[in-house]
Amino acid sequence: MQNHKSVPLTDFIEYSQQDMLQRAEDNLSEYQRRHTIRSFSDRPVPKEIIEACIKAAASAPSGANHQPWHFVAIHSTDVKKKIREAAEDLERSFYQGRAGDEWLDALKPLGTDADKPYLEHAPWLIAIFSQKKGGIHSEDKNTNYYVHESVGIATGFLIQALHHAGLATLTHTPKPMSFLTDICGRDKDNERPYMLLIAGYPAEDATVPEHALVKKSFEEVATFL
Ligand code: IYR
Repeated sequence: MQNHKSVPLTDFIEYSQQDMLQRAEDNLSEYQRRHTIRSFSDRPVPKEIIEACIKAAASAPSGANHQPWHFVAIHSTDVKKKIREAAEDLERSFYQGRAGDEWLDALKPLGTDADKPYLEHAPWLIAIFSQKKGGIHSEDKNTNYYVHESVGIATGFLIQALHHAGLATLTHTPKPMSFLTDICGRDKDNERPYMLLIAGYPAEDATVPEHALVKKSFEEVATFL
């Protein structure tokens, strides 16, 4: 390896193989209890919880460690209202035909439609932005690498961190998402909205579509060589 500064790995924890299996299986059960929901309570969620989850997301690996992401955590009623109005406008045209028949057919088992009340009522929306240029320091203007992969991993971390903390989430990707850039006041030349996450407590009557519970068998999703 080329000459570079490094420090000893001191925070790796080694477990017995029995404990590893137990931990892996406990973690699996926790992941399997995560469900995307579309009906949120307006019960408040402290900012500190969201902050810790975003820090977990921002610890994700990224191309050249450039951390090409920015998270906008939205609690403001006014901002949430603006986002709901803009997203519902787009979703109305999407569901009225822009999506095309094949896409609309694929969504039928989920029961989704253009109404997104949770964008206003859930305590937190987190808009995730990806950055084309950057670097290890925010002010850098270098090329970022594997931006989509990096932000995808960070988003996965965020979803899991929120679930682990005890919150329910919904990944929302209205198309196009450029309205988020304006509403969140982000730099439209360098940043692209990647996803909007809704986070909060589920409503009392929250449901999970049966369709979402059908998971491919292990043999279908994995191969050991
Ligand atoms: N953005 C729309 C449509 C939608 C698209 C996919 I792919 C989904 O998995 C779910 C919904 C909406 O949120 O209703």
